[in-house]
Amino acid sequence: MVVIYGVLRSRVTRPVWLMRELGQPFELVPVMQAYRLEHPQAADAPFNTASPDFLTLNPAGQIPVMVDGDLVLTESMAIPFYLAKKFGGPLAPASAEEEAEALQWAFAAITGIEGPALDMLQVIQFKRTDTEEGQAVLAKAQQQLARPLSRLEGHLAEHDFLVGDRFTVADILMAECVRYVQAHAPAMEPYPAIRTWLGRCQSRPAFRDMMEERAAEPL
Ligand SMILES: N[C@@H](CCC(=O)N[C@@H](CS)C(=O)NCC(=O)O)C(=O)O
Repeated sequence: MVVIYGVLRSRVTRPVWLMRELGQPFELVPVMQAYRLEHPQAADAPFNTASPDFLTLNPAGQIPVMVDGDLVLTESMAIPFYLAKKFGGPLAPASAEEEAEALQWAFAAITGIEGPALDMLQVIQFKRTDTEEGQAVLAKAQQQLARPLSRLEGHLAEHDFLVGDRFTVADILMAECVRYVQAHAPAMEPYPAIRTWLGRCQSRPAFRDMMEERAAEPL
């Protein structure tokens, strides 16, 4: 059985959302980010990204990690592609062209959107919006996001989904990067088609159930 290591308050949502969509059984082994623990090396610390046993799985000390038989895979964008291909169905690219388009959107998400979107999320999460520095980070991130989000908006103004006129792994990977931007509503304002598409993705039962489980995890 596929085993995914990590907690849902992380990029682990990407493979977990996909597995829930596929209806495939899998095991989720909780691994907390070391930086969230005061004493990650303490004997009574929960299993975390600095635990020696975890570092043998991923020497980079990051979640998610997926294990399927002899295959140990890292990277939250690569794992869902593997799982979609392995378990098949309409979530997976159906041709070389669809695969290329799905990769195109995944790379656009991770190189153009994830970074500034996370900067934005952190300002909101750590309640720095009232500070001059927080406002500067928000403004810079919004500016960096303008080009990739406008490109996405243009596509979604004419299509319901990213690839093949159906919900696929590409929508999961992009939606999970754009979700960070939602924390700052003004940044989503110029993009009505993205907001509609995100609502479509996030109303899916697999996403909603996962987010309920995530909310029950310790902060
Ligand atoms: N490029 C990696 C980044 C993974 C990553 O940064 N994971 C974070 C959680 S979302 C983590 O494990 N941080 C733990 C740490 O840095 O100690 C991916 O997409 O999987």
